[in-house]
Amino acid sequence: MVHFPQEGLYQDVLRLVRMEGDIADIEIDGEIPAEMDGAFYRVHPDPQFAPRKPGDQFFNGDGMVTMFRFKDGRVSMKQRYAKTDKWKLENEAGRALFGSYRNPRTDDPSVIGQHRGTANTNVLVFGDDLIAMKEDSPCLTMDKLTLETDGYTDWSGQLTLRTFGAHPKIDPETGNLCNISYAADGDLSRDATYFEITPDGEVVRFVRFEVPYYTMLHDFGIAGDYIVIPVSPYSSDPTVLEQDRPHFYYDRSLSAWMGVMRRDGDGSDMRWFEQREALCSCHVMNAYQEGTKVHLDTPMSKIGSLPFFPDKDGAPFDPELAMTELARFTVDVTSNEDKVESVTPLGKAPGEFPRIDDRMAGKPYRHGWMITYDLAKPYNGPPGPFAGVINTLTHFDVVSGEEQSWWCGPDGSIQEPCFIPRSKDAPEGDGWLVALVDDHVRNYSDLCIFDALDVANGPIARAKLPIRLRQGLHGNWAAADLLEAA
Ligand code: V55
Ligand code: FE
Repeated sequence: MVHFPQEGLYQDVLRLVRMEGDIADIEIDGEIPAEMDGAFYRVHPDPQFAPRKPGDQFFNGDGMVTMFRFKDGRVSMKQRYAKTDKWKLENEAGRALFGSYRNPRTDDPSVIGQHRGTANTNVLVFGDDLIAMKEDSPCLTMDKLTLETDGYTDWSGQLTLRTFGAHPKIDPETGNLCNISYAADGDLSRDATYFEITPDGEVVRFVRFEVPYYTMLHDFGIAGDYIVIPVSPYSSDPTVLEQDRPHFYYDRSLSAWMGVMRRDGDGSDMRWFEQREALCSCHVMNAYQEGTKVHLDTPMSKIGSLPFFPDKDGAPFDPELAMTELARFTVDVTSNEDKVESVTPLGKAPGEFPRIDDRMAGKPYRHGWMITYDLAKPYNGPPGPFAGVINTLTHFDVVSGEEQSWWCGPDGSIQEPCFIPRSKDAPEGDGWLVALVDDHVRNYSDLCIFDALDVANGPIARAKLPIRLRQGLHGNWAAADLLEAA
């Protein structure tokens, strides 16, 4: 018998799906471009079992992976759980064994020491596999065609860390997967790492560094010769875990920091640039190097943007201060001052889930997309998990400053988009965008396809799912050649 607590986390927009399955040749409105050949993978949190106690976090749900395969103007869907060690142990037991988000003290004694990961944050085809990631655990590999789970990998013994970041970047020059990990030597630790893995699975770079304080090191950027890491004042301490409060709190007494380090160094050159006025940035749109300067583009808010992680001192969540707007952080690596040189607005529409044409990762670029909040528009549905209803898709030309948007209508919201290049060597931004649009009134989702540089025109096609998918996190496109068996 499955009884979830009567909580907002499982109602309405967040009603669980918990369904594995396949749909061939999904019904389509409009025309899917025949040149779209590949697969869009994405993941959402979807707990297999009711939590051990009420008050669980959205971020703690088991990863449910969806693959949309595009070919010959058709699209099919396959959905499977990421069968993590946690998922398997709980499936065997028929109930939840792991407790609160990022708090092993709340687990059943039978699972102490096991990886607690849910693989619910990001999915990406890399090398021969689909990798599914959660930042508190190693990297999970799945079959990229069947979505059957293989298990956690340590990259043939080369990466024995207990953690693997969920926002890796693929270096467009080398094809290497560039990634960070944090709390690498245990919960609440300041130890972090940077590493690069070749498409053949060889770890070619691995360095350690320390962050200014224990924090949620959720995303980072590659920027030419450098990596750049935004640190926002989300932190935690042992008392929080002892008292089983939400793992992260937002501490306004802490500064924000930007860490910059050479990619080819040994980690000892890591420099931290302070931003005194506390800010919050979870996701990176892109970063790049301009001589001795490093720029980082990110949606940023004045306080913590995640409503389910409380203010340390108990200040109530203020959705207005939590609104995220696109900004550019700049530092100069030759500066004698350990301060962020400038923080300048880069966009008008508030929003989150920034994306680019990933072939531009770490390079000067022009086109970015985010899902944004048009607060002036009506909304007929129930509230969602974030600071507001993300009802609009916006294209940002970060060179000209122009923006264009498409509103999804009053009945729903939009999930993170993903850019698909028209061909391998198409110019930056030339291609399509896919994004799930969830109708919370009628309770279904459409996978919408847009002309990436003309989103204001609305979807050129919709693949009409018979169900509504749950609010997801991140996903990526894999072109057909990446799907061929190795
Ligand atoms: C984030 C998401 C997570 C997580 C930690 O957006 C940070 C940030 C989906 O899980 O565990
Ligand atoms: Fe994320």
